[in-house]
Amino acid sequence: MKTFHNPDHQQHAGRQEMFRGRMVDCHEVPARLDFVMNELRQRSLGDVLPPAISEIELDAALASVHSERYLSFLEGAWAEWVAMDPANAGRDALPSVWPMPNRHGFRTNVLPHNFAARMGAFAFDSGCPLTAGTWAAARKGAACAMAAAAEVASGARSAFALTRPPGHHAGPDFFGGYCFINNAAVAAQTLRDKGFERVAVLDVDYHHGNGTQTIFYERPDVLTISIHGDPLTEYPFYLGHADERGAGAGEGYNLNLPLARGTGFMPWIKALDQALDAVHQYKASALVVPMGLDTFEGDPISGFTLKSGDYTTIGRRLADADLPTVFTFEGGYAVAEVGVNAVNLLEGFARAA
Ligand code: SP5
Ligand code: ZN
Repeated sequence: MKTFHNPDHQQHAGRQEMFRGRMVDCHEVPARLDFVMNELRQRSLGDVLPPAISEIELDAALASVHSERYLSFLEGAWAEWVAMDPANAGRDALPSVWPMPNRHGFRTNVLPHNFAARMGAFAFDSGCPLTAGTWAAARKGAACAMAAAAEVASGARSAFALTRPPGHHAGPDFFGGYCFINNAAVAAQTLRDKGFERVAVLDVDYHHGNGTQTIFYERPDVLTISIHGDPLTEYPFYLGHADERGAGAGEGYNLNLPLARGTGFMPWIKALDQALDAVHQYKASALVVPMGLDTFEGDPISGFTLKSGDYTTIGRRLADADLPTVFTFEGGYAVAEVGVNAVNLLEGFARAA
């Protein structure tokens, strides 16, 4: 299996995130990716390459899953942040005011000129710092997702987009949950554009893939499925319930499988089988797996109890779907173990007959 690795990922390195009234060190750190790289190399799963995607192709793909106004916000965000106050160059940008657009009276059709205020129109949490290199890193990450999709479209059984920041919480016009550009959505859309009629996204990160769900919610050509901690108690809290089934032409094409905090491997793999049944019934022609490893028992911010060996089983089980498959790297914050867990899953998939 080829890996497309983001050479610019370390340009995104947030310092602190807001958590319950205080600033805590960021969980989503560059070292996460380094551990996966080291493990991939040691176990020689396949070539590790930078993505070869033109800027024009990349812009088109970004525009197919994110709004123009969101992309131009992201592109200019750091310069605007520093323009507010030169001292901001030494601080990460976090939002502090939100429009709550569902409430009568709050408008998002007219955006404030004040950058710190405008940030709130595009963010859904205060735990996702935007830094000097965020745009460059996120953009190159989307190129990795495209390259992985192109690899599968040209006949490979699977490919891996190894990038950070992660992507599955980023929606059409919002960021949050350490995510800015939705790499899995870029991969799914690229597969669609390259002729796969029905693409399934099966999100195995601990957290609900709210961004991906929102991007494809009204579309029947991409089935979105997520297995995650129940939003009644788990982040992102405001989406991910079982009764969210899609809308309009997309009705019936979203499946959420929330599980209680504390869930172990047996019930988790039962949910995976249910998800794979849905992929099969849908007659998907390709699969995208947003691969979070934060279901691990040692994860510092999550609540399932999977063990390292379980990831090999998950990889094998995903291979049973017998579909061309793109993996994107999402969460997983037990930094020292994230490489072993990720490569266990990929190797379980790759070595399955
Ligand atoms: C991609 C992904 O996995 N995003 C997850 C974002 C979760 N953000 C909220 C986490 C807050 C946890 N803070 C725990 C601090 C414990 N000292
Ligand atoms: Zn997660």
